[in-house]
Amino acid sequence: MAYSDIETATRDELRELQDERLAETVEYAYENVPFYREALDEAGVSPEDVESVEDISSLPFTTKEDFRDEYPDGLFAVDHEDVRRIHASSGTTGKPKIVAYTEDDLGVWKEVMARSLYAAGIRPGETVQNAYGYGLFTGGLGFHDGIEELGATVIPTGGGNTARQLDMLRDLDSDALSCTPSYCLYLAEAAEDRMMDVRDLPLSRVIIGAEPFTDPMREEIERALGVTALDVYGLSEIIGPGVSIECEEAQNGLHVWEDHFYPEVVDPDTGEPLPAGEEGELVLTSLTKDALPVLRYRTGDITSLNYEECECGRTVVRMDNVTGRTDDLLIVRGVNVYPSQIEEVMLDLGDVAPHYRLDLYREDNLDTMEITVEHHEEFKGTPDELRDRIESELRDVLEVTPDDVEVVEPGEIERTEVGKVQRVFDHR
Ligand code: DLL
Repeated sequence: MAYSDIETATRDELRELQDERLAETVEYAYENVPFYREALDEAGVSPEDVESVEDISSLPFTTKEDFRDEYPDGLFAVDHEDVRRIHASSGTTGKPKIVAYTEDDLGVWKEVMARSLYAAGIRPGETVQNAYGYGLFTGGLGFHDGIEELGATVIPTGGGNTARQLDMLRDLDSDALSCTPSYCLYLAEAAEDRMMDVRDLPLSRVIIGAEPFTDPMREEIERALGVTALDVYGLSEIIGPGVSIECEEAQNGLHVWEDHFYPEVVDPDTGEPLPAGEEGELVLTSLTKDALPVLRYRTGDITSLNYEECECGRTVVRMDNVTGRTDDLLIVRGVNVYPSQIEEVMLDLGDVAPHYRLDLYREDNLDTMEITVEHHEEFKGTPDELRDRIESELRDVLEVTPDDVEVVEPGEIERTEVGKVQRVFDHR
């Protein structure tokens, strides 16, 4: 059973809707956003040329730089008086990306968030503690509105304030918790410090996203909290959280709400579309956005698409969990490696805790990488022995030789209580 009929429509029905909405979106963007009019003219595409999603590859891409160049509101398609809400992305460098919503956009967002929560197994009448940050970040308010729309109870704890967060979890019997994966781990540790066992609480699910995490990290969260962890994905430029989510039945790929967001995967170097199943960069086109229509946005997130019907009965396409971004790729002395690959290899050893940092330097034109990682509480061996195992595993599996691996005590690596975790520190 799904929240809305479109989730189980036939592929043909869905396609027809997408064709119609894409043509409307292109025309709307052309008419209302000078940036798109120029970009389409330059690409030699007139809105009448776009009749179906088959034509999408003729459209130019929109990039993060375009958002920055058009800061703050150059990409808006409506007048300011029609904007009901502004959010901004949590960029670490440069200007933030400002995004806008009309009343209708907020309606779509609530709907896709309610669908997402339902797919994750949350039902009207249940209670969700929402520990995503409130404010310009889309996580807090995006979840908040969706939880209410579904008819569930929201406890708006927001990010941080961990002691109170744990009290609320204990006293208000939440069925689900929404927060970043790194904060989930932090809460688990903080609970342990207070001799509180979260596994004894009614909490049965956590909805984690906004940051990448690997399978061993998810297993650690599920074990520590005694929950099922479901991956939710989204980005401000497209709407916020609620672009896609895993279903509780299969927990295998994230269902993309493709009646609102059209996904493609392209080769990150050439921009050429890739066939289903192949890994590349996710590109998204909004199909119903009013305030900020976006054509072929280069998300930078790496994934692949799977069009097979899911065991839950949903027919919408699934995307693979995003474990890396094109701009996370590290090249360490010629070997290409993503931080998530390093994480997975280390955590698979079992004795390593999911807390680590990678420091990159350049010395005499050579890239060097230092890894600092905590061992597990229960680890009985010596740090030297664990270090040797990590080094040899990284060499065997990834052909990467870090310049230094330091194994430290549990708790030594700084935790992230608010916002997104940072694990890679590039000093180059
Ligand atoms: O992080 C929206 C969000 C809030 C998603 C809460 C899920 C839950 P931004 O701050 O604009 O928006 O950051 C978007 O975060 O392009 C990805 O690189 C990353 N990201 C988001 N969700 C996931 C995920 C929100 N489930 C950027 N797995 C995206 C991996 C994710 N990375």
